[in-house]
Order: sequence, then structure tokens, then C-alpha cells
Amino acid sequence: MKKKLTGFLVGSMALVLAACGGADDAPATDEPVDEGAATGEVQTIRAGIGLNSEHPQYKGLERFAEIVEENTNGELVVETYHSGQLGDDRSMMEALQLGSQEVTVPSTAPIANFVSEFTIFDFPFLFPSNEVADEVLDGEVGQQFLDMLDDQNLVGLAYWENGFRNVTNSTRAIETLEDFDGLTLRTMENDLHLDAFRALGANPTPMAFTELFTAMQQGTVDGQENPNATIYLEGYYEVQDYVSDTRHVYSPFVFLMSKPFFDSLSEEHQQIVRDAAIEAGQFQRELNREANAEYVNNLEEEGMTVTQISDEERERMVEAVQPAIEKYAERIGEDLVNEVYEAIEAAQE
Ligand code: KDG
Repeated sequence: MKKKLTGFLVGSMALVLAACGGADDAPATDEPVDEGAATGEVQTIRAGIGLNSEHPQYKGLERFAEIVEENTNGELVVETYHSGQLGDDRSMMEALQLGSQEVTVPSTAPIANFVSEFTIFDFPFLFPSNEVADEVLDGEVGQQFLDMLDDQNLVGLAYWENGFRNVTNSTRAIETLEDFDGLTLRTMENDLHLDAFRALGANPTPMAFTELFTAMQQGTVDGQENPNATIYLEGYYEVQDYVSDTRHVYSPFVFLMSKPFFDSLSEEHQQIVRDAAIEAGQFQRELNREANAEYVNNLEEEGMTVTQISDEERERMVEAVQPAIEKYAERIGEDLVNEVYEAIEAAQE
């Protein structure tokens, strides 16, 4: 009920803002306005992300822009922004809800603050591989979660990839469960991540991605956790000494579009942006996998100590986070959680 009310209020806010001219591109009426097809005027898509211009997430956004501009003959123009130029994940998602930005591509973790069911995609050790994640996310189960975004004035067009997350810190090598003890680790703004790292013995602190490098540089946190591509391309080796191959969460990105903007597009343009998000996502996943595999060597070359986690120690970590998983599984609901687990099992057959 609360979510429905929120979605209604946000939708109304977009209309109010549009009526006062406070939000670009949002329709001034409550009926989707077919601006592009009717007038042939150029419509602009402002697409912002948190990672920098070297990251596969931005390369994917550039590919999305190329496809859309080509297939609409320039009727849709995409402006791409990186490194949090338009804000952090939460503020960019709120901008999409209000129609003052059109696209962002956050991890599922911050999305869970808008649609709590997305928490399941941050269950530690949920996906065993990239391939299984692709099959589940790109199938019926993944679409079921994307459909839940509509109530938040957001349209989920495709899953992209952040990847398997590893822990870095400036205090000690993490090889055993006990090595987490007392480490102050930045986590994404997501309650499950906080509970999971508490269960591992760490002292987690939630923080927007845009503040992370400075926090490590100033010693506000001992460490953080992200995929290798982010650790290398954001230069974390400059402020971190250790990286451990924990692979504790497979983190999807979700390509989000503002629902007020999406509804303002012609049916033809809606299909074009949907197809472009999917095609650019396949391209981004490939680049991301190469980067996450390759950059662990670069991290070592930059002086970081790279630590592997033995199967036995990973089993102990899996055991330690079970209470956190059970707590959120109960909140999400047994049926939906079982659907995801069954889809994962089926994808492994
Ligand atoms: O915009 C990019 C962020 O959504 C992504 O990097 C989030 O992995 C993330 C983190 O650690 O905040």
C-alpha cells in the first residue's frame, strides 16, 4: 500500500512540476504526450552514471547513445555524463522519478531503497556465475522485478553488469573470516549489505559511491568492496593495499529510464530505446567481464597484495551471513525468493 501511495505521490509531483515548468521534458498533462512523433522535434536523453569515463558502464552508455541516435535519425539525442556529474545513485533515481533526468544505470543495491524486493539480488553468494546471472536476469524472473519499478515512476529496460564484488582495505590481507574483525568498511546504502558485513565481523558504514575515494584517502574507512574493474579504473590502488577475491556478491546494474519521459515517447521510439538498452547491455557485459578478469593483474602491478579465499574459508563466510539472508528473505516473501532460487537451479542444469 505504502509503495503504491509513494508511486502515486511521485507521479503527481512530476505533473505538478511540469505544470510549473519545473521539470524539462515531463508532459504538462497526465496523458502521455507523443512529442517526438507528432512534432518531429529533437528530444534529449540526459544519461548519468557514477563510474568514470574509462569504465565499461560508460562505454555501454556511449554505445546506447550511438544506437538510439542512429535508429531515430537524430530525433532522440543522448547526452552522457559520468563520475557522478549529475549526482549520486539515489539523487539520479529521484531525478528520473521527477522527469528532470532521463537515464541512470545504478547497482541493484541502491534500487532496493525504492523497491525493497530488489534486495534479493544483493544476497551474498546468490549467483554462482555470470552466465547463470544472465539467464535468470534476462528471463521471466528478472522481468518480474523490472515490472515492479513502474510504481516508482521508473522503467527498467535491461540488466547490465557491475560484477562480482571483492573487498579491499588498507589494514590487512583478508584470507579468513576472522580477518574481517573490526575493519571499518564502506558499503552501498543498502541494509542487507550492512547486516551481512556485521555478520562477517566488520564495522560497515553506508556511503554514496561519489564520496568513497575521499573517505579511503582520509582514512575515514579502512576499506570497501567493489568489482575489480571499479577498483582499478577508479584508482583505489592509490589508497588501498589489499584486495581479497571474496566474490561475495554478484552485482547487477539496471538500466533505468524516467517513466514520465518513456511515456512521452512514440511507440516506435519506446521500442528503439528498449532494444538499444538490451543491445548496449550485451556489449557492456562483455567489456565488463574482460575488465574484471584482466584488472586483477593490474592491481598487483600497482602494488596491491592480492589474496585468494580458500573454499573452506568461503564456506565459513557463507555460513556467517545466513542469518542476514534469512532476515531479508522473510521480508521479501517466501514465494518470490523461491522463484529466484528455482530459476538459479534451472539455469545450472
Ligand atoms: O553509478 C555506479 C554505481 O551505481 C555503482 O558503482 C554502485 O557498485 C556501486 C557502489 O559501490 O556504489
